[in-house]
Amino acid sequence: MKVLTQCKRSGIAALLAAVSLGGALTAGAGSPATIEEQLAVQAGGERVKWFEEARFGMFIHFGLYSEPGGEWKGKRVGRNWYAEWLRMQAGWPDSLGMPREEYDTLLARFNPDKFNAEEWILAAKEAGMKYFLITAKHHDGFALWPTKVSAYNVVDATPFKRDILGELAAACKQHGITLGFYYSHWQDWGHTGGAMPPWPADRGPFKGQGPTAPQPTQEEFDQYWHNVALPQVRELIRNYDAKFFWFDNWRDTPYLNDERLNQLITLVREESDDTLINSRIGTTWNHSAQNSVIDYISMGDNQFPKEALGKPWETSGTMQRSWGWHKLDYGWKTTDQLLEHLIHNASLGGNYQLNVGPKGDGTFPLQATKRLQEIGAWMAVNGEAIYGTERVSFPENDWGRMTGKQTKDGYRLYLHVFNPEKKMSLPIAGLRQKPGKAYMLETGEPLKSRVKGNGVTVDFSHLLSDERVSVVVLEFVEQPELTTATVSASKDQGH
Ligand code: JFZ
Repeated sequence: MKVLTQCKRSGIAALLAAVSLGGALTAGAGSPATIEEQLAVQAGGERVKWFEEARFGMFIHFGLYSEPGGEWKGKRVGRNWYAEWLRMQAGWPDSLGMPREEYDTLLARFNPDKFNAEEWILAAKEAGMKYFLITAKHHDGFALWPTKVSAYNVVDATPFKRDILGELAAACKQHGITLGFYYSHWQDWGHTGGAMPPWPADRGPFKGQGPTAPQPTQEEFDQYWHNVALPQVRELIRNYDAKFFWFDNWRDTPYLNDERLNQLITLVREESDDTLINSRIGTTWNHSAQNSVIDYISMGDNQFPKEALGKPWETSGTMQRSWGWHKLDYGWKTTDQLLEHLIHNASLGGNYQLNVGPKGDGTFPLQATKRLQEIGAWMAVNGEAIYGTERVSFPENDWGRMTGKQTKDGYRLYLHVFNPEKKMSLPIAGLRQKPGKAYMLETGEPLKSRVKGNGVTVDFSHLLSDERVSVVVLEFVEQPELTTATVSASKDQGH
């Protein structure tokens, strides 16, 4: 392993040297010709396996903004519902948020004395989540760990003085949860040279509205990049053994050019053989080049694709509208909606990263805890139909979604029935082979199935009516052959 790492380092260093000298790369036959190709060799593969099998993770937005919870001077924070944008959105569009000194009055108020790392990690685990992701540093620049880079962090600048990431890393290790970090590498409003909001926006609902945010020069950004961003990413890997990063960029910016993105990727690869990088690291590469150097794709916020993607992928989604705790945001999704998102993504081979915005005292909002517990109860019974499953190439069925899995006894198809009724039939478009066995996952209760029309139909007559999403298992000796014929669902009218 050590030797491999060494080779890898010198290989990338040599390539970078060649690139920076502007020299054409004279790669030998069969060796990658461009830096993108060189980096791509190391993307994906083995190290992303756990991620694909996990399917379900927790996202946490926690920081100085958690304390005021979306309200400033008695008013709801403007622009959109994102409470973590407090500094730039309070008073918007009349002002560009608030001055740094005003925001920093939150440092003295940040004292989440009920924070208990083990409680957070156990809440994730009991919800059926396999990994955990937290805002090590959001756009405001405030760090949840004692970074050596600047004093703008929880230990050096707040009365709390505890290493939040360190405590979480220990709890993750103890309870077998994989740890990763959100890191705002592009915007940083708390360090000189970091990028400011790309405002006024040139598209979207706020197009042209509000004040202009003053941006750093390239030289200033370079200082931030080399003195803050890169060293902090290194710290997160070395100190907390980050197993994946969720970098956050969503539009073209002159600050994240190829050279800088290559530096960041190279740093992560040099520091660790098994740390994943997401696609939001940058948007300047063309899509396929970018996909080749990263490990997994991040969808836009709360975006659920209709088709599978060509790489491991995830959707990060909120329970409220806001990511950070927002006490005026009552737009809570129901447990059923959250479960359906998880199942929808699993049916297309993707993950779901469900966000919680803890309150300023370090506890989860009751609404979040309730949803996590309800999802956990479902997962405890039906997790088999989620973890380690694969996408099933069926057309969508209008009764729900399907996942599949090769087990040691044969192949299992799982039918996730979204709105179960006491008596209904489930046509499975494109499946012509009758399963050896059909039964409810929860109870093992057998169900009848038959080949009908151009697909198999399962009679769903003894359903437990209190389940949110009922899972039916179909067992086959081998993975059944599927055609893409569409069959429209029919519900029996006899009840
Ligand atoms: C970003 C952050 O600005 C936000 O505060 C939160 O952390 C979220 C998870 O990520 O917001 C985004 C990022 C990407 C898009 C929209 C909002 N996008 O791709 O449309």
